[in-house]
Amino acid sequence: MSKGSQERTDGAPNRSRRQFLAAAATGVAAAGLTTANAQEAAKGAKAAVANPKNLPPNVAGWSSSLGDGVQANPYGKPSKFEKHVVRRDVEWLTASTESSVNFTPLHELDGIITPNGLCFERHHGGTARINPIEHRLMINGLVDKPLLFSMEDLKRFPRYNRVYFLECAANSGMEWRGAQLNGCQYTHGMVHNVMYTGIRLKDVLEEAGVKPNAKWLMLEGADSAGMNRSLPLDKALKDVLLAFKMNGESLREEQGYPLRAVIPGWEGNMWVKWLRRIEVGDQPWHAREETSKYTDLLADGRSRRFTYIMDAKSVITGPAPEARLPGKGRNVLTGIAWSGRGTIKRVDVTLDGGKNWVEARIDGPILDMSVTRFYLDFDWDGREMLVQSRAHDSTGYVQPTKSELRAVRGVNSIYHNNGIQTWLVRSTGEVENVEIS
Ligand SMILES: Nc1nc2c(c(=O)[nH]1)N[C@H]1C(S)=C(S)[C@@H](COP(=O)(O)O)O[C@H]1N2
Ligand SMILES: [Mo]
Repeated sequence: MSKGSQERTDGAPNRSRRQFLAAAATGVAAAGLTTANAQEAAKGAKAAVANPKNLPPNVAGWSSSLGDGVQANPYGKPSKFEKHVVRRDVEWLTASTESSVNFTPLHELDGIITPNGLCFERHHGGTARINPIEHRLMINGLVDKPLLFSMEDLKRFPRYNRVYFLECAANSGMEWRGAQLNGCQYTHGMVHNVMYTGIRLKDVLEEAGVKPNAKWLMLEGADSAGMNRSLPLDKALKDVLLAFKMNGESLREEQGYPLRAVIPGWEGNMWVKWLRRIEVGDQPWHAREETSKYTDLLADGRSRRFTYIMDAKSVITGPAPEARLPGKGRNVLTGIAWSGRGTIKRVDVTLDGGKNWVEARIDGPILDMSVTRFYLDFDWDGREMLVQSRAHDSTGYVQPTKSELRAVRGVNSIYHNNGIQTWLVRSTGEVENVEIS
């Protein structure tokens, strides 16, 4: 879909981010923003009228003539009826598309794996298009022998397959001061969950021989931003991967082709894409992304720094503002939960704004530092509902309410907002982003 033809957030270009924050601060509880998705859903509702000629007892058009042959689609694509299922951005959020973000359409997905074409993108200098034959990874600094690897060299190390979530620390960042963006794609879509194939950073470092006084690494990207972050050596030796495949195929260019760092459970910013250099040192580098950015400004003016781990979080992806309830009777509520500290042990769901909680049914793999899928199969009498989900992880940590979080962190930060999300489900089945605590 071309940029020009894409429907934009309604009215958004006329309203600045500051105006939105002001609206939120004056106590407007429900988000005032209609999303492109909501508009398209309305259009879709019209287009979704079935042609009786294709319904039983008639023989449908697609059954009465031959289908396409093999190779009609050498690289498979989704059905044309799924073309609304795309990553979307919020135009007014950033000044340029090269230093920006788009969001995973969580409300359209199920299971735990994010399809490669739908993984949100976040980058600071645009997507680098790299010829893998010309890509090199350099290891230098406090090592016995500095090394330069080609992609071919790297693929000779033993390989590992691991499913991990990646969440940008700024996910839900616009919601710190109140409900703002009316769609779970926008409030929670800076997360994806992928099976990576890669090699252990530990094995690569062993090859170079790390000096005894080494404590930190600096990971650097080959994009125009040359984005870099300091990584404690302990973490690198524990579970960090250098990945070249996602969900079985080569990394997408947007996700760092041909090589990216995988830093399980830690904020997305650490997962350097287009990885070209690892310097070994004895202290952190204090790079831009760990000083002016990706630090959490507290109410008293101090900043929390090196807040690596993504705490347990969950969100209901249906019903959601882009996924209304179809009607009374049998319904399926679903969502995802994840924790950077371990596995998801339990997810609670409330339909009445936290008065009563029930345990959701988890289905699918429950993996360490991966997205976990939950369901609540319920009967709806058409009454208005305030739905929320609350994740518990294997360390005993329980996802906090937004007010609990604000009491500790204030509202200055845009990072690490893992508070409980509330959706208001109206008796019409329409859903809105609201806040009740
Ligand atoms: N080289 C490089 N790596 C990068 C970035 C970047 O701009 N350049 N952005 C970081 C940020 S802030 C995040 S949240 C993740 C996003 O990964 P994704 O694009 O696969 O979703 O990549 C990280 N790695
Ligand atoms: Mo990020």
